[in-house]
Amino acid sequence: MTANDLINFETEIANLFNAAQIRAPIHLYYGNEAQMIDLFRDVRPEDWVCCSWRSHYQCLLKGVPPEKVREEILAGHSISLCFPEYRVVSSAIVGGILPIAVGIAMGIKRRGETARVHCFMGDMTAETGIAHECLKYSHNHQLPIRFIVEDNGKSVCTDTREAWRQPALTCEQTPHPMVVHYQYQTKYPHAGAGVRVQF
Ligand SMILES: Cc1ncc(C[n+]2csc(CCOP(=O)(O)OP(=O)(O)O)c2C)c(N)n1
Ligand SMILES: [Mg+2]
Repeated sequence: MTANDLINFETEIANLFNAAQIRAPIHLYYGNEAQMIDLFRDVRPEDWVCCSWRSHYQCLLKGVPPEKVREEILAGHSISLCFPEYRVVSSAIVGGILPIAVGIAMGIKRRGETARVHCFMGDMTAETGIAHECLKYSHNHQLPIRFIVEDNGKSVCTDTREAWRQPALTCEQTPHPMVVHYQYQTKYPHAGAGVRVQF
């Protein structure tokens, strides 16, 4: 999967959505292709990838065939894509995937397996209480997990730093060895593809 493959996939989904071929919410990525490709250099087939409502890139980079991802999106499941056979799972509840990821990592450790968990979350999710608890638990139990904070500066339309009245996210102020943070600027709205409005 190249950066162009990823961008072209999202463009196709955006066009399908705007043409009313997808009658359920979609959340598109853009502008983070290089970072994602780089992050996935550390993701092995036996590893688990845990995502939120925005997960097309993770599914494609984990090796789910694009036709399968497209089929699930067309069926209305973009918001919570799960392909357990490829070890990718998602939750559309803010913070919902974090304890699931911690549980998977705990299971891996208890069984003495070598797999790791890569848990993606947005910048606002990273500021929630559950994120703090999950990081503390993972750190203290030395679980095979890393958390990736994908910082687009926004929680839907709200500026995350302004909302919390702090110039830097907690993960910027207090870097942690289990947390990776990257920033990106998307061209898409939080949900949808910018033309057709869905109620
Ligand atoms: C418990 C809960 N509350 C509210 C929502 C609605 N919601 C969906 S995404 C989102 C913003 C999350 O922002 P961030 O974590 O930065 O993720 P981004 O979409 O920017 O990647 C909100 C409030 C939700 N899905 N779940
Ligand atoms: Mg955000």
